[in-house]
Amino acid sequence: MHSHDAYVGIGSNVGNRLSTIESALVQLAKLGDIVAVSSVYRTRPWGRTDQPWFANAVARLRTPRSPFALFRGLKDAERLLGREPGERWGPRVIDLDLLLYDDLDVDEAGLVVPHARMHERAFVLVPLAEIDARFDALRDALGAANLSGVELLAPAPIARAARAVGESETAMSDEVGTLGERIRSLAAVFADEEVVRAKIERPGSEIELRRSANRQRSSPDSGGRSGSSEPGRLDTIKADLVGIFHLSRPTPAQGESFESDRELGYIEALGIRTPVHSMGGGRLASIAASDGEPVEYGQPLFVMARG
Ligand code: PH2
Ligand code: MG
Ligand code: MG
Repeated sequence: MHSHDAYVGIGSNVGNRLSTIESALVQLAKLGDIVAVSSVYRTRPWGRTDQPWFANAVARLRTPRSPFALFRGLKDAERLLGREPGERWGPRVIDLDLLLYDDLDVDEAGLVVPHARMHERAFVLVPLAEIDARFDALRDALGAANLSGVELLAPAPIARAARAVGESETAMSDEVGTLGERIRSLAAVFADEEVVRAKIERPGSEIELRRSANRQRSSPDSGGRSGSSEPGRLDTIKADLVGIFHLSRPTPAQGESFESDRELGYIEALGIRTPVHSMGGGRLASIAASDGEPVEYGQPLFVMARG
């Protein structure tokens, strides 16, 4: 019987935060039915401020597990996703916190529910209130200063279920939302990730988007005009350190194509320039940061269209 209602806080500030959150949802789906997932938010680090911004979300689970069995399941999932022991409030690949479990109030053997200090934390209350209006008032009570450290990063994620050879795929079994919302979340996954097939399955309905395997061929109705090739897979090249971003000279231009890898820009930090490469050939679809702009870890800098 899936008779308990649990809310799980998901956080990550090391590595590819969005794809880690998607993988975390795949693990959560093994612990119960995911009945709601918030959007993903980019949040100012709380507790220790000298670390990258987090990506945070909240999922609601219907689970047959007891609180302790669920708690153990969350710890196991963290380990499986690469969590290593680290400092309190320090950087982490993944953090899965049991926020609420029915109306249980417990403080025992390392498990504290409701989660300690969740009432003060915008990175918990903003996503939580998004999926449960009972928390609207608590969120609003945080005030503008706290809320300003929380920005929308991505729509409710689709869990990445499998990556076959030569094909990446996302799937999620029971995401709530209207059809339009679900299609929008799928489309968002396509824009940001190296995904060729994304699918949402629910009882009685299935939506699947596929990127065509060979985008080099011009489509039959394009009349074979040269230069009319469709865009291929999009790769977002992100900052992997904090610093001042600059475009390299000669300045790369939006729309320009390269046959092979080239340096597009660099990030300067503490007097050291770290180049940012195109990561191979392709067309520079967009330049997402401006010359001289301070950039954060994980901030998109360029989007390359491949193929
Ligand atoms: N988690 C922490 C410490 N600080 N800050 C943000 N913004 N988001 C988190 O998930 C978070 C944090 C410890 O678990
Ligand atoms: Mg935590
Ligand atoms: Mg934790």
